Amino acid sequence: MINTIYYNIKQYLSKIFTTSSLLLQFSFICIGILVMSLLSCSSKKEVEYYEKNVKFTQNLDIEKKIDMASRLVPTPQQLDWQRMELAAFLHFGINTFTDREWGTGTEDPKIFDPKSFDADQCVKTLKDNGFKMILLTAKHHDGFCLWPTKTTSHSVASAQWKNGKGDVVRELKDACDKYNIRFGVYLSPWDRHAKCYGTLEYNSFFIEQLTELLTNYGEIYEVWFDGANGEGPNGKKQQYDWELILSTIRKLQPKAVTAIMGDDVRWVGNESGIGRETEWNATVLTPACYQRATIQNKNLGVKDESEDLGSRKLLEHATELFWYPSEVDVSIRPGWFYHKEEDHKVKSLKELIDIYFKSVGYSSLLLLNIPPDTSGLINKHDQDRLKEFSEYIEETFRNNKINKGEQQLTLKEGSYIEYLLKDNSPINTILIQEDISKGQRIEEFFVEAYINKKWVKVANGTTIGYKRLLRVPEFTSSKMRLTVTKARNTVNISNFGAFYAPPITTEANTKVFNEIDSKDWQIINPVNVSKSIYDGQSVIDWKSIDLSPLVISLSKPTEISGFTYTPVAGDNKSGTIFRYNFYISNDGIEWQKIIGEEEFSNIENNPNTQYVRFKEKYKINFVKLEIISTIDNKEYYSIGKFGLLL
Ligand code: FUL
Repeated sequence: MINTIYYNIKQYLSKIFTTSSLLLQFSFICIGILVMSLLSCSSKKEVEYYEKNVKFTQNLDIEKKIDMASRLVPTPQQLDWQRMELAAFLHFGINTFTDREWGTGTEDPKIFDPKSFDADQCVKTLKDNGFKMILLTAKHHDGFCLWPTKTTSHSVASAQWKNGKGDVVRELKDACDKYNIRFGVYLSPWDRHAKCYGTLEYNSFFIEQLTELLTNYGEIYEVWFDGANGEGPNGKKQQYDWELILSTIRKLQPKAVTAIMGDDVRWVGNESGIGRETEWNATVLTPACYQRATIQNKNLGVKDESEDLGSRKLLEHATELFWYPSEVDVSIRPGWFYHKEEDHKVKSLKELIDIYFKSVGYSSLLLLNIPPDTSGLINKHDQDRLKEFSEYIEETFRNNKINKGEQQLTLKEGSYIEYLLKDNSPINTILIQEDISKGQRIEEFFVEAYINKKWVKVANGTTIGYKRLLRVPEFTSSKMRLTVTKARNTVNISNFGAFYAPPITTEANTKVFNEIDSKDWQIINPVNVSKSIYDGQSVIDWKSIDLSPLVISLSKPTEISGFTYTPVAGDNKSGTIFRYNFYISNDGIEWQKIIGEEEFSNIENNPNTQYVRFKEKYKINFVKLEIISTIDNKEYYSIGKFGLLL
């Protein structure tokens, strides 16, 4: 190309000067060299990007770091993953049949019997409602495998279902292929069944399970490893071999993204469906699967849950950055697995839409859990809600009122882009997207609308990233503009939109936590218990002074079928009860233990109301909750709400 240009210039000049003296020849060559060097200089100026990871040399100044951070980009897989926006989690397994959240690993595999399991129904329902991927819990912490693995008999091969001839992974994968939707697997490293858990042998056992899943089922799009690392049957914890695990995935499914304990996708840090308003996909958080993670994250004082993972302040001390986008995993129900009890506690449309705005709208992927029920279908309650949800999203975002909102535009810090609107209809939702294939750059922005012949600020914010959705008070206008007030480099806008989201009339589900009038019962131990924990008052934050049990006396013999426990509201969950015993009594002297050594599984990550149903109803005068341990092993416990169920 450069040669062609030089040749053309020479041709052109020789047309002007017909004499070809030596001097002239010489000057042509000089001009040619000049043009060539100018061209090669400008090609050197081409932007250099760093894919997935960038390391800083020592003593690099902050401006240089910021510039490099702005040129950190996702891998093609990470970019494709982010563009899905919506994926479905399927928690399905032995817990579906025991009504638990964490199985013990001692379950009889025979009980797995989803008589009407219909992979087509599950996949089609999700596909029809806008989900782009299905992620199945191929093995949860109980160790029960949903495919006929050679590694253990604790699998569908020993189940009642299809006389042990079934394979949930195969059926779901086939249905995903049929409906053209991606498929991923959750494989719990923590295994409460495997005898070898806690020994070196377990690492090979785990690799074998992973290998089966990654070789026998065609393309696997995402591999999800939970961070939970509890004790196995022998009371020991496992040292996982992450290097081997990740290299196995790279070898067998090089296109798969690895999530949570993987290094492509980061856990958002909670299970309630809330992303960060300021969300940096280019983060200082070192993925936990790397050996250097512990020390680096400790030095920077960051963890999955940290509010700030990418500010300039953090970059000052960071030694490297990762493109590590966040995935918001949350269940459509209070629990991850199906529980009949929760059929009427499916999140309301309002709750789901809030989650959507705080996940997809905060530049994250929403991984919404919809657990198949005991018959093996997406339950009618969830189906109905999903339909409402997808119709609402479709209706809201169908019509972008901005004229040519989808064009690619660049913008410098301190400048703005003006957009014309197609009509004068009301707006209450704004959408902004950066072209993240060129990095994430906006740090602060505001949006104005031309209202009554004046520019009025209607929204402002910090980061944009892949997508930012903003809910604003309703207005009408003929033009709007986006101003970037702070940026890490020239900004690349790929989309700007203005929409109208219809009001949602249904309210959030009110959760019943107590079915016996609080006038009819009284807490007699500890003596200082706040009444608000059982009469539904909103001031909820009671903490005991020691581990002495919670004892309740009823004013008359009452038939009860269970109890509820809700951790305290707010961020400080210290003292949340984890393991407990539960007793009943007629006189408060002689006690019968009806639940022994039980746990509120996963309460630390998912601090929802726990509903505990007894195997039978008991007519009693007293109940007692004995605390064995709390999530943080404290000598006190805390209660947000406590209730009795009829
Ligand atoms: C957690 C697990 O312990 C839960 O049971 C659930 O699978 C959730 C998605 O991850 O950490």
